[in-house]
Amino acid sequence: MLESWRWYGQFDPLTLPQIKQTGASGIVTALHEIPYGEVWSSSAIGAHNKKVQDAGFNWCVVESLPIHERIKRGEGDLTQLFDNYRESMSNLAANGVKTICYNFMPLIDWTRTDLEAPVKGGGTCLRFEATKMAAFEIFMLKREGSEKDYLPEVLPKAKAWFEASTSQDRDDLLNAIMSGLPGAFDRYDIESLREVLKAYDGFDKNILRENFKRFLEEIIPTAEKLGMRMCVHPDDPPRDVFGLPRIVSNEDDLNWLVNTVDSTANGVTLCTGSLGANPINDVPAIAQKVASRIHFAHLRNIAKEPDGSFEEAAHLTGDTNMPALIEVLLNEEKRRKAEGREDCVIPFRPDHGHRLLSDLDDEHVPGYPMVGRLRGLAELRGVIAGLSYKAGV
Ligand code: DNO
Repeated sequence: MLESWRWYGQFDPLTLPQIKQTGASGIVTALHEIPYGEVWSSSAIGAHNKKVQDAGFNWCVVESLPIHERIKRGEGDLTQLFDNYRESMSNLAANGVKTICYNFMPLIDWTRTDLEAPVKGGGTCLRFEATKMAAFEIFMLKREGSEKDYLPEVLPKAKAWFEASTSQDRDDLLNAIMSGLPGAFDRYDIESLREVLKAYDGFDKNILRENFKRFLEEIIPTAEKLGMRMCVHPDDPPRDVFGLPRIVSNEDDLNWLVNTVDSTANGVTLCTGSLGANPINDVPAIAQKVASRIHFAHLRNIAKEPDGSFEEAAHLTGDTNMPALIEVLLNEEKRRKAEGREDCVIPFRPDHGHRLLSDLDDEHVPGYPMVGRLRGLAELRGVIAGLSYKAGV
């Protein structure tokens, strides 16, 4: 497996020489400064790639080449947007970058309610608390019908949280919920969120699937031609958020994906943390089912709670059996190697990490501290080395 590390380019307080000390050899990055829907020019890609290469790395995965919301909504004439997307793909391929991670979550990306939840033993982690999310939706956003999305026992707690909250608490909650949006674009306050949600009135899972199908049909043939691998990132969390449907949340969704356009180029980013937040998901079993389409892995762990809350555990603790999962990936690599496939090494990155030690004083992108991720990488590296040794690889 190829050890990689996410770097946010000019938005990342952590530098490439610092990342070098982790021992990872791949960089996962994107041109976060380019607005969604615009072409990534070959020269902009080349300049970014040069920085990565000059620091002694290989740009192994683009995360993400974002999809414009109009494509997700299926709104208006999309010809230009699809052309632009294909042009960016072709420019990336020309620069030797051939794996693209993207997501099909409407409007927002990963969602948490706490960026600084305390971890036993010290440090902090990212947390999704059903009570606070319900308080946000029902009492701050005042989204009609939102109480139906929560277990009945959560509702009085949400009310109590809201009534006791200070304006600082509410600001912090809004900030945490918005922190998953990468790059410099599209952060909302309550008013603008309410406004933008109107564009999704009447939107449902079937419509989103239709639009996703169209995207795949438009893009995968180009990926095939260019020898590229597209890998969709699962929904995080794997449940509807703000009443917006999510369609890459479980095994059925992934089956739908791989069967809708049956091509190796139509693949998956196996994000163990995203899938792992839904109690119905057995992540190693799902990985086994879609193994041949896994082109990238995000490895992290989740501890779930009965009311729908969860928090990010250390990489080897939590509810997902990480060694079992890694074994699936190693076996898949072996299978590809036997087939003589060029892409037999699966890149992975330690996804997120606890905020530990000097992370608590350092600036970093939420979820992406240096020490916490380094701990994760070291633990995962140990598991990979042990399993590879046992398997005689
Ligand atoms: C969170 C990330 C996601 C991911 C996008 C891919 O930490 O895994 O933001 O990059 O969903 O498009």
